[in-house]
Amino acid sequence: MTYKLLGANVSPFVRKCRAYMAEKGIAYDYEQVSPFAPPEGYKKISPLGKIPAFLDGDKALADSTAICIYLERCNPQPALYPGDHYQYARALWFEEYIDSGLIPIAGPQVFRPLVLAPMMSQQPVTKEGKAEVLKVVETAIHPMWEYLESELASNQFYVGNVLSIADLTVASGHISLRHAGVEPDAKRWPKLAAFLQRMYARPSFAALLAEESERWDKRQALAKI
Ligand SMILES: N[C@@H](CCC(=O)N[C@@H](CS)C(=O)NCC(=O)O)C(=O)O
Repeated sequence: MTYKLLGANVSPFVRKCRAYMAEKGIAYDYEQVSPFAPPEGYKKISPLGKIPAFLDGDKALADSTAICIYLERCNPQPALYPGDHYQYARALWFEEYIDSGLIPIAGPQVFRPLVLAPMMSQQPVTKEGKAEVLKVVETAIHPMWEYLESELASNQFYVGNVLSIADLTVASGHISLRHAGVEPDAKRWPKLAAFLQRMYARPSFAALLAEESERWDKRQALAKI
């Protein structure tokens, strides 16, 4: 039975699942679903109506973390959730930090005004609009970059210095900012900036970026700040 992921590639949560499955070498079918125009019966699979959702035969799941943890139990190798109890919890913490901390700001307050809104209206972002977003980036995103910079310390990866779901989540969330032309300055956050470049160069993310860039980079041009 083939796994099926339902979602849209603009979603950082969908991207996390896809990067995770690519790193694990898990094959899956992918059905494009917009949470704003879902197919009939979608709430049976995703009761909150959000993306991603997932099917393993008649077994339905929603929520990117639940999906990845299920897949990890079914496909333990290569491990992307640490075996050590504390490191496992730390990996979950980084998922939470990005999924509930960074993305709720990066999505509606950066990606939407700089990328989605100009795309829908076919109008460039106004000077005032850009200034508002810049303020959000400075006051809300920069402190998160400080934290992510310090947590990386001298390591290549966030937990146990091996690739884990924590790294995939941090990179997935940042791609939404990247589409909006918002990226950590390598002079100010050198470790985070280098980490993101390393992650984007991995075949898992390179493939996703190639797929997404075709669609989103054009819109970024409208938004560039
Ligand atoms: N905790 C969920 C969050 C999923 C989520 O918020 N997805 C967004 C798209 S990026 C969505 O479906 N939004 C539509 C809505 O909230 O109605 C996960 O990790 O999968």
